Amino acid sequence: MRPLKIFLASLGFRKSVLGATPPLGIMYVAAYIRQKFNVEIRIINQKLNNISDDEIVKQAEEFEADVVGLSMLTTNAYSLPYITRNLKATLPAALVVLGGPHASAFGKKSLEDNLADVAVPYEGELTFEALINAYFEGGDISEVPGIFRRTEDGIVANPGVIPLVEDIDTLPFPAYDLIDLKAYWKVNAMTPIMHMKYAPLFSSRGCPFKCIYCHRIFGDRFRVHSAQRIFEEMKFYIKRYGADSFEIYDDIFNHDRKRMFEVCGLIGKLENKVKLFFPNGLRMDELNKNSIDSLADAGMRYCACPLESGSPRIQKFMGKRLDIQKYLENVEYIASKKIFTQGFVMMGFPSETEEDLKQTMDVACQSRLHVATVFILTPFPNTEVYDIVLKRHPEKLRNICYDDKEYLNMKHNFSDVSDGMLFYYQRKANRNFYLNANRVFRILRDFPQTHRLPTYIPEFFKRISQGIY
Ligand code: B12
Ligand code: SF4
Repeated sequence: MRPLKIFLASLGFRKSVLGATPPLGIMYVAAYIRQKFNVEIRIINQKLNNISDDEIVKQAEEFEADVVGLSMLTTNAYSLPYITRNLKATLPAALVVLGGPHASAFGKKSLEDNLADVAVPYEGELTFEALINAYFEGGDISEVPGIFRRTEDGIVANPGVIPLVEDIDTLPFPAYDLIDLKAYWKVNAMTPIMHMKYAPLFSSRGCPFKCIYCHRIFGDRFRVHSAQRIFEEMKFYIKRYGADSFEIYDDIFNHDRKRMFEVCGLIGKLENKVKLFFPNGLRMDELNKNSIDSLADAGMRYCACPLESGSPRIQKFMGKRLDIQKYLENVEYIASKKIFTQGFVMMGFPSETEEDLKQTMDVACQSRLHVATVFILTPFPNTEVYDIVLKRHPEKLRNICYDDKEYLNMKHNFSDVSDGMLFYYQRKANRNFYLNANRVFRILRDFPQTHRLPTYIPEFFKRISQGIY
């Protein structure tokens, strides 16, 4: 019998300094599904070569897909109406499924402006399996828990919750054979570094913290790949592709400190040294000097250090509850090892006052961070902060356009200060932060690709003029 043909595409264009990273979500789903069914799978990442929407549809048609799975961030969902309309025209019998962060954030609404058949929110492996079973193996799609689907009577939410994989070590390695890993080495990774021989890792799922701006795609329970599994995965990429670097995208890689020490210890056993990059951040107040030493010895070169707010009151309000003193101490210690540190800062929370903004600016500027990005809060549906804003300023949410945006360029204001003041502090924080001779010296000394720094000059001017134009 002909295998079932599954076409998986990650959508969105690469426009700014942001890179293109291997589409781990659909690679995990593909690797899992091909263990369960007789399938042929093709994976496309639009960001890699910025191929057109028409090209995506054409490739799905040429492949004669029975199922088209589309994965996207909310910022990349704008092409869904066009792509799904054309898919339905060229492949009328194919099942079109949405998944990934956008389906998780928008849920039922993710099906509203397009012609996809089903949306799978949150973790995808088990639900995609259940969906294929139901649709192609004689089951009942209305019994697949937690999905949204289009029916003749409108969009329906199936009862039940999306099942999570209990032991994530049972999942196979992401389907690397279905992408051209080395093609990603020619563009920026998530870390703004090019020509890095890297493989991405996502070694834990779920998060026990309760930040009000986060829609935890992988649920509340922290589940990890064992240190041994991570080590095996690393060895595989080193041997098979010649990788010498790893980008770790975990939300809180260091939450399980014992595992973190084990991983670092195993890395020490590798024949050749590797470099580690944490562009999605480590939880700074869960580190100490020992753990930082261990990460540094294992090869950490770049580390994002999420601060979000320097105001203890806003820390409490946003549910992150970061210990700011520990944050500053640990950033200082990491930076003293010449490991490049990038701060993430957020301004514009509901109830945020001038005093809070000032505290945030002061903490960022007094820190030893090399660089910092000051974002304006952008509420996503399915988060607590979205519901808060919906109560306080419903009119402001009506105007939000997520299309093709970066948080950095958002111009909304959900705080208690005027627009002028919010953007003034965003600008001022950038200026005070960067117009510092010592910081500039450390950037030049520690950035892993100094020769590429001039390419960031336009970005710098954009930041220090934020909100003026
Ligand atoms: C790598 C990464 C990037 C990469 C590219 C990601 C991509 N796919 O295009 C880059 C650096 C470009 C990037 C940019 C941004 N990112 Co980003 N990024 C990540 C990060 C750190 C890791 C993604 C990853 O590999 N996850 C691991 C895989 C296994 O998870 P997954 O993709 O979600 O897949 C699972 C499920 O979602 C589902 N699934 C996924 N696809 C499909 C498809 C089908 C058919 C099915 C059934 C299931 C399914 O199954 C998978 C396995 O269980 C995540 C954080 C996170 N925890 O995921 C943020 C995250 C995806 N980013 C986010 C954001 C907000 C951004 C920015 C807007 C930030 C900014 N700078 O302003 C920009 C986007 C700018 C733009 N205009 O494009 C948000 C997305 C929120 C949303 N609703 O879209 C996340 C979730 C972070 C967060 N917690 O808020 N990002
Ligand atoms: S720590 Fe990160 S993943 Fe966890 S709730 Fe907060 S933002 Fe979300």
